[in-house]
Amino acid sequence: MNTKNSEKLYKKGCVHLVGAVNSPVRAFASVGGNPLFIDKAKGAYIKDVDGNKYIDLVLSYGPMILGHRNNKVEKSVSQALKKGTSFGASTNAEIKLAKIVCDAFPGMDKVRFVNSGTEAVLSAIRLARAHTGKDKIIKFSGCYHGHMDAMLVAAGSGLATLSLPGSKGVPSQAVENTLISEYNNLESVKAHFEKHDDIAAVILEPVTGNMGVVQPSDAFIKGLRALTKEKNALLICDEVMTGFRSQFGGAQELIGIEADITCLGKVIGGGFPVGAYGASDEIMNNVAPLGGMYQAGTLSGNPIAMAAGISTLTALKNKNPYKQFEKVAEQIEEMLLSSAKKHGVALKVNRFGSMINPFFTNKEVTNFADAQTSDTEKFAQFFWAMIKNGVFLPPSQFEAWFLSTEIKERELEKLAVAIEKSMEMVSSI
Ligand code: HOZ
Repeated sequence: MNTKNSEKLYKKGCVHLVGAVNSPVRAFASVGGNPLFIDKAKGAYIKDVDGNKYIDLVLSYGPMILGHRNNKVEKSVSQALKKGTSFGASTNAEIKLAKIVCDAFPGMDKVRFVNSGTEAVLSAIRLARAHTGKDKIIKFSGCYHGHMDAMLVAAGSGLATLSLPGSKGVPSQAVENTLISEYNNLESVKAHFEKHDDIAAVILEPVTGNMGVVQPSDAFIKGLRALTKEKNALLICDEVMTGFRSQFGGAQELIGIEADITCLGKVIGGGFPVGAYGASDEIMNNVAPLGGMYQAGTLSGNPIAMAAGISTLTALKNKNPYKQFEKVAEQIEEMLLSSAKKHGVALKVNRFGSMINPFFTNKEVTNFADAQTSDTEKFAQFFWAMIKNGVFLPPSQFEAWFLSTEIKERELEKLAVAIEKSMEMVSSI
């Protein structure tokens, strides 16, 4: 496989960019080798600067649910571009996207658009504190909620990929109000509530993607909802990955709970930088200019990003691809498991809607500790074998694979071949 141009760009990129990347997981640090540089993408496929073409299961870590350069999204973006790219004033597009988002989540009356998932979460946490007058936040190990100081403890995603317990540069005061519980372990949450009476909120990925895909048990998630209500703490669902991806109404719709505050991102921007947090009128009226909780952004509600979001969500509403995603994910699970069995590779596969990933372990994966039993060296071998066989995966055991509506019969056939060859390679090591 020729990667000469990527290698050249990597060397060049290292001069003025940190590790030649703008987000650490892109550096391929946990799978070895140098990152691939991308030239372009269309539909289900992405092409690197050496002309190698891959089925894309990274999809920009989730946003590109309709595949790359969807015609309708392209058209609405180019129409918006002709009107101007940023105004620092309100537009009708923001109102339209806000209505689509609020209609999808029962109990969400208002939404505030920001520029990333990180911003959505940091604002949601400030809002929970403003609304309850309390300070502490419970988060779960292995859940990742962006790179704000208070959430960079026991986090999944890039930190897990690089085996970092937290981040340097985060003052201890910034995390002293962050309490850690274990995912799928309600008792570990109850223990905090027994000890502290100033817990403002519990935040979680209702289905995780940042320690790989892990689903909550019914007892855990329903228990968490009841417990937070009983203790007058807010439940924040970080649906940056799952919102409009698992189901139009997010993971909450599928698992049957309603958060007090929902954080969104990725899909709602249709490939542009958009995040959002939303809640009932009662909670959102704390936010300036209606209330005293301050949060602002020059490019928030950017008209181009709003146009991409509106056309992406409208297409999803019309297509309703969620049952089809389920079928495709089931087929991929079957490919992985049967191939692993054939080659004697220990493997568990977790999936939820259009998110799926294998763990190279014998253990059922229900929390971060289970996820960490996965053999990351095997994952690295598998990753490179898949690349050589034309499939672009997240370069980390702890990131979910994402599906787009462009994965059709032809792509499934190619995936079956790539998985079989890659698993055979892993077994021979
Ligand atoms: N939340 C994204 C996936 N875990 C981040 C992607 C990245 O780290 O670049």
